[in-house]
Amino acid sequence: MRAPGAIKSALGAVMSSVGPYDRNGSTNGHKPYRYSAFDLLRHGFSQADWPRAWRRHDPKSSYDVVVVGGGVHGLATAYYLAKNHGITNVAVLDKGYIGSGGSGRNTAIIRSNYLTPEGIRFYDRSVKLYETLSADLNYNAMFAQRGHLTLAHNDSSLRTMRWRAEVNKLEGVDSEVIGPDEIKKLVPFMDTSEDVRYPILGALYHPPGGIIRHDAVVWGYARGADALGVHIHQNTEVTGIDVTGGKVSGVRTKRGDIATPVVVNCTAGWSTLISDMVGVKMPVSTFPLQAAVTEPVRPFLNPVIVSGTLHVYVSQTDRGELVFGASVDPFTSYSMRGSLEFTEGLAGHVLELMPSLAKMRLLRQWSGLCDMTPDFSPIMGVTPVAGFFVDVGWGTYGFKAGPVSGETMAALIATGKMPDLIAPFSLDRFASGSLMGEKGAAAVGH
Ligand code: PYC
Repeated sequence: MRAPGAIKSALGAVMSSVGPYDRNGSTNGHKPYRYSAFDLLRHGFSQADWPRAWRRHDPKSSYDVVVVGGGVHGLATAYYLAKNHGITNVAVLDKGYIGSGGSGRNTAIIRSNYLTPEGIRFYDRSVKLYETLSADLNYNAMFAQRGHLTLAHNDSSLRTMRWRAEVNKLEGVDSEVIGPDEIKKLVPFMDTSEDVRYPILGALYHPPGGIIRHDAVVWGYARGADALGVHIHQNTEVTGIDVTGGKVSGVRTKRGDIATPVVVNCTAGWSTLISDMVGVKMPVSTFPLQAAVTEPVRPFLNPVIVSGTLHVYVSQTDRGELVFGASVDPFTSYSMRGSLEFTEGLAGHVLELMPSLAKMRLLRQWSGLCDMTPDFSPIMGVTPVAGFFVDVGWGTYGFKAGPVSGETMAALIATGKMPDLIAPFSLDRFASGSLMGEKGAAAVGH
């Protein structure tokens, strides 16, 4: 459809005043691109292409900071370096496309109902950042705080839920244990009867939890970082990291060498391989985690449901699909393929909880790589190699921590001071024995 001439030229005038980038992605300056509701209308009426959300560049010969990994952690780190600390000579490198790893493969669950006070404080800050993220980035990430229920099917699970609820409350996080009648009100389709194989005795209810559109989080951070001057280099695999006199001095990539005093390892799946490049060993083993999605149906499931005993979690997207996940596969691997064994197990477990889903059709399944640490907490901060920072070991809980990880890693790199929120997750805890056991609050039992 074409707009009549007068309207079209008025729209054109507005248009020329907005975007800093031309259709090839080159920049006229670093003015942040601010979309308005009017942009949609304007683009609908005009024949112009949408401007690129981030630019393409040739890698420069040097940067102040090089972030390896273009997922939510890497992009958020770059964004907060630029936004909070004015450090803009930053490159984010990804060997594929941004969000092609865990950030685009997770099940988009956000929550802070962890077990340890340190974990709860950390993830609570992430929930707070997620709450304002759409406004901060001017990019609709569709955070839906629909509540999060972790079901208990036996006495020991119920005890853990009570424990988590109490620690959550002490940390000011909204969580409580509720019984089957209240669960039924929140999820009428759930089979809460007593004469089933896995009766539901109660649940940890966490109202601030919910889901978000994970690709929008990646793209929003990428656009925000780019607008502040960060260079995002996709298809730029790191092949080596140079260390001179115990300090990072550069990165080798398939697109050339880059001099830099700071490298931040924000990868998942490849975190051990990148750290090996500077001789730093990570206590991490990599496992695939599978997930699946159904055809869309009318909205019927509001909260996120997790069952540790049945090794399954499910949520319904705003588009109506049901998204399912499980625990990690029981063997280490770098495979990102789905398996029939997973689908069969998943279907059986889901039907224990919601028999009425029997006729739904699965559309796709996939898997992502989870870097598990011995205590189910991440590894963040400095390493024995000066200038080599890590934000890794994210197991099955990395996506929800993206904003707070970016914020705190940026603060550490910019100021040289360890933020209190991440001090408990340092690499040296494995030498000192100060582990941060979060297994009881990981998504499902592992
Ligand atoms: O920790 O909430 C979680 C989670 C969901 C899916 C994988 N991990």
